[in-house]
Amino acid sequence: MKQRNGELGRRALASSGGLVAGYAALAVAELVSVAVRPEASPVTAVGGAVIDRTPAAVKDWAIRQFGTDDKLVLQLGILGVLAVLAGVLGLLGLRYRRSASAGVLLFGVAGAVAATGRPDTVGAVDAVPSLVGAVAGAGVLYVLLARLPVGAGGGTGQGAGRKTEGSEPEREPESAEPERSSEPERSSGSGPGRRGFLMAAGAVTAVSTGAGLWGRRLNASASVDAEASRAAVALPAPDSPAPRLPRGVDLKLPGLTPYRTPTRDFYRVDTALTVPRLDAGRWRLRIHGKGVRNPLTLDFDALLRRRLIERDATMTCVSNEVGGPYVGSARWLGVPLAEVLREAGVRPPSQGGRADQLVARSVDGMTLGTPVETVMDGRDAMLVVGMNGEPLPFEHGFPVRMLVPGLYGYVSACKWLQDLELTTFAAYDTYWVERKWARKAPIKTESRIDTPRPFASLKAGSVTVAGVAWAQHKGIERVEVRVDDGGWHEAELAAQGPVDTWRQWMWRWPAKPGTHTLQVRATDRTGATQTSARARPIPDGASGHHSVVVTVT
Ligand SMILES: Nc1nc2c(c(=O)[nH]1)N[C@H]1C(S)=C(S)[C@@H](COP(=O)(O)O)O[C@H]1N2
Ligand SMILES: [Mo]
Repeated sequence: MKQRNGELGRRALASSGGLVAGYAALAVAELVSVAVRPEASPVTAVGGAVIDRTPAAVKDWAIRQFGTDDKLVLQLGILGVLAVLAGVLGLLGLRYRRSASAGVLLFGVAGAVAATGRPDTVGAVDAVPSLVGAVAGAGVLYVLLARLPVGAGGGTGQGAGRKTEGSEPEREPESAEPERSSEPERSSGSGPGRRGFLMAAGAVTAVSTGAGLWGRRLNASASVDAEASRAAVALPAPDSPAPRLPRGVDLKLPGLTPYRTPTRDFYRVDTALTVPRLDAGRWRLRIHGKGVRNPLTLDFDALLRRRLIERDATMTCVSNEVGGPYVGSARWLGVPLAEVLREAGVRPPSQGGRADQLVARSVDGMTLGTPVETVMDGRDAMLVVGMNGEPLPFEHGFPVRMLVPGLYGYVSACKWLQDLELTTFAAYDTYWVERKWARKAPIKTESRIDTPRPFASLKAGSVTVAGVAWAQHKGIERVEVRVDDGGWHEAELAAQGPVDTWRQWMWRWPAKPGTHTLQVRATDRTGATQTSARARPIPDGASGHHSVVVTVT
């Protein structure tokens, strides 16, 4: 029984040795990533690689399940898997010390492959943090395993019995022999062997924590420059201010989405595990490619010196389910993109231009493709520098992002923009297009019920049903509501603000007791009524009527 316990204790120690080794590897990698770049640290790199390879449907599901926490969940998941594997390696090390240590190196190789395979990789140096971390982890595991107290060598327990039958090809005599001859107390896992192991493991953990925290600090201080540069931005007044909003664009009803989304409530959708924090002073935008007679490189000050416009516009994510939250409206400040393109000598295809696709590239390797024709058709496509009166928040693309009213974000709204290339749709597929999303994706006319909430219990009588409807760059003409597949009732519309923004609506429902389904549909100013045909977000946006079930008593 004692020997049984001893064997269990050894296993627990060995697997904790694996954990400590894994922890040391990640900590060292974090520190080394300071010298390379934070994105090359293994968990970030592997997470990014997972995101790149996740089928759109799963990604969609993850966004739905976890919302903006999807990335935290992913990182915790990776850490969980690593912890299990590290523990298993430690156990394996009971018998095969060298192989277990070599196994740690394999993880390093996996991390290196992930880091150098990401779209934003800067090359082979991205492999360095993972590899150095793995070497450190392998060394730690090897040394710790050597300090394991010897198990019930020669004992009668089942595990121990097997062990003495000589299946320990890599067992080092130095580590095994002296301890094997030691007193039986050690095999119970409480003797000096155990203490020595725990002390070594504790020391490694302490040093790793120090290294990891130091690395974090240094990585964080790089972002201090970025914060300082953002704090120093003084946005000029727009040359063309936002048109005055008509009275009554916001009905200000309880439960109804406000006309302008406060920045802190604005949805965020991107693939960035660490939000890029750029220094505006070092930012450059290159404009080049097919049919660009005059390639340009602009810095941030050059951008601010240009003609600035301020516009209200509603952005929507193609991943938004019917009734979903990934839609928001803000007041954007920026440079008209068509003017910049014209200065670069670009002509739209309708005027003989050779490029029909404008590919925007971000610093994190994301690519988004927008029709050149749309960017230059007179709408307020912008290189955005300000959001709701402030420099862009880092999460929303500081220092510069793109915005093209009327198109879903993934084909227009590149954050952390650094490069604009004129090309063709035939020649180049962007990130999401490679993942089966549509090449072209104008926003579908949609409407949403904000209040009452699903499954609300209401009192019979007059109930205010209200929500928003959007058909960016077209405008909303009509919104209708119906109850339980009855006839459509015309809702009252808030004033239509600029045509690139959504429009609020409300309807007073004489509610009778029972369980009821409310449905909404919108008609845009081209006369098109939103389809009742249900479609998932992939490939070009969800469709169908939003409905809400409520109980009236
Ligand atoms: N660099 C980069 N830009 C990006 C994305 C991204 O993943 N990376 N996502 C796009 C998508 S799908 C949408 S809907 C919008 C969302 O912008 P927001 O996060 O500011 O709301 O950003 C777009 N720009
Ligand atoms: Mo999106």
